[in-house]
Amino acid sequence: MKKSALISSLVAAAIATAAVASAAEIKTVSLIEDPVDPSALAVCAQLSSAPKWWHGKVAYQIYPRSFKDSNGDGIGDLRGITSKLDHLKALGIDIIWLSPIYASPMVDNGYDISDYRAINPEFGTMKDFDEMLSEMKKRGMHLIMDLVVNHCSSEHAAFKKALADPEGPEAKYFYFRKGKNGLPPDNLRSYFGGSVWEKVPGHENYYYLHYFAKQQPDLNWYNPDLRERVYDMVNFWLDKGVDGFRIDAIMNVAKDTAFPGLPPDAVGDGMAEAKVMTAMHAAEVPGILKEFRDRCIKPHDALTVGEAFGLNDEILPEIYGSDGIFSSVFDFTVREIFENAKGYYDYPMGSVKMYRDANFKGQLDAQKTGFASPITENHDEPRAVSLYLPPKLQNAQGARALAVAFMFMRGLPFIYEGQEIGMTNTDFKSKDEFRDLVAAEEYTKALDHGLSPQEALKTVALQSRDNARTPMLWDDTMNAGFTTGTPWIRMHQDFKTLNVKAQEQDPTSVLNCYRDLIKLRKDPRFAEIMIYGLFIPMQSSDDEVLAYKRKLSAGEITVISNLSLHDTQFDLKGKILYQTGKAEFKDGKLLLGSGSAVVLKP
Ligand code: TEU
Ligand code: CA
Repeated sequence: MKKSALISSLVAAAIATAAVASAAEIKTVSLIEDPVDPSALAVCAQLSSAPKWWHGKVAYQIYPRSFKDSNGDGIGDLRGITSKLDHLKALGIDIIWLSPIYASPMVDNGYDISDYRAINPEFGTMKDFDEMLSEMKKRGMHLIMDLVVNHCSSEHAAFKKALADPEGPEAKYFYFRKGKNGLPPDNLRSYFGGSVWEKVPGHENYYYLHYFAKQQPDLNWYNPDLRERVYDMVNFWLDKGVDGFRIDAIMNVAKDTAFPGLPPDAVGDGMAEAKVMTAMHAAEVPGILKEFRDRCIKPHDALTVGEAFGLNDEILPEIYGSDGIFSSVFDFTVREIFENAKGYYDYPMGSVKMYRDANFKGQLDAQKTGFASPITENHDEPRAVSLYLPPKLQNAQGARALAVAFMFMRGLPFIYEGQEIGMTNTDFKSKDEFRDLVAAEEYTKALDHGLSPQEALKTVALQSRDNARTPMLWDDTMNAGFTTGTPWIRMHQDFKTLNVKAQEQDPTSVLNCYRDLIKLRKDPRFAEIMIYGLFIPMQSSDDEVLAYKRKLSAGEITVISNLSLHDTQFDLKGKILYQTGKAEFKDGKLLLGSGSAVVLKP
């Protein structure tokens, strides 16, 4: 063989090997549609025959402390929110859920309320509130408030009176009990650690009950006077024009008021989790809340979204079926995997498969019941991009592919502040940078478990609720345009590049992806399918491919998100309605790159 011929054959071989290599990188993935459960068909038909104003809408959660500061004190406030409503309007948001803004000592950032009819001065005044509400209405948006009535604050006037006289009338709004042989009435462990019972100062044989922090005494829903006060307060806000409520920790209102306690669990402190007791009494909650629904919610045609953990299949219809106690509940299927652990140090690693399988299960349960609310983030969780995606996709590309997977699920989707720009976890550098009371508790737990200070910091940084609570990133100026003062919690490390302003100018940004997806979700050609269509999982031969159909007699759409690190191909046909990343039909096959996603129609 001549030298030149040899070289050219070597070159040809090299090219051939390269071609084989790149072809080998494309993984063929099969997708098989699940069969349809007939009971889901009945629920879909029932819902579409009784449309509600929140069907077909998209919701957004604001964490007021961290959204936008208008007066330079470093704390987000109501006027700040009002100044940013156009951002939400442009995103396509119809319903805003506002985390608590009521008067509060802020032990748990407002989930400890001392006056339910007053605005916390750090957020502004009632005038600011009325102005914000009217600006929302002007834009055709609805407001739902946070209703925190499993507990209030230990600074609430009624609780202060109760503390002073544990036998008096105010004490009956709460749970005051005598101890047993120098021990608390039972052995339940609070959600935030330690006993659910706290000694009453000056009346040492008495304790009061708190399922959360000791500054959050539980309210006694079995007392009719308490219920009347709650209804009055709820109607006060509804009469003002508020459109409904997200209802905090509500399953905890049902209790065995004999406080028998539970057999100790594996933690080894002789206690058992309060939430186990709550789950045991879940079936009683609809009975307790029926009057509230009939006297406050129904007459106002208001929307309620229950924060309901620990539900079993049998009670789902009573919780949010057609005559259920709530309009909707958040789908916490994936969250519950984490919280079934001893503490942050024991939490499993998040993964695409975990996210996918849990959401499929949640969606399937929901469509046999009613209209649930899918979420991927909220103020109690780390950022989804950091939690579920492989490290190489913890960026804008991964955020977009996750957005596609999320935005077409069935129900009322809630987007959490910052999710729409693909915020990731914040790079907390020391334990002093955390602000959440839970972070301190979990740090200690991790140390007690034998972790080194560095390891403890790492687990808390990965799981902390503070990841969701660092300020919204508006632009690349000082403190990302959140405040001209000193922010109450540290800023996210990437705000110079990761911010609303930069993303507005980039048509392929995460923000524009969310805008496009919401537009598509509301497109009149598909709206019917998006609202009432069945959710049909597609079983994938790859654990990091998330695919499903939404189907109705009127038509269907297919959603495929490749959250794996390899390129994929699928043996299927269709037309691309939306794509992010690399997606094309070639030789009758769909090619979908790593971190890419599509929405197809037949
Ligand atoms: O959370 C209720 C709840 O069950 C918590 O255990 C939640 O799982 C916790 O945040 C995990 O660390 C609600 C609110 O969403 C939360 O912000 C409040 O702290 C809590 O109620 C008490 O009001
Ligand atoms: Ca402020």
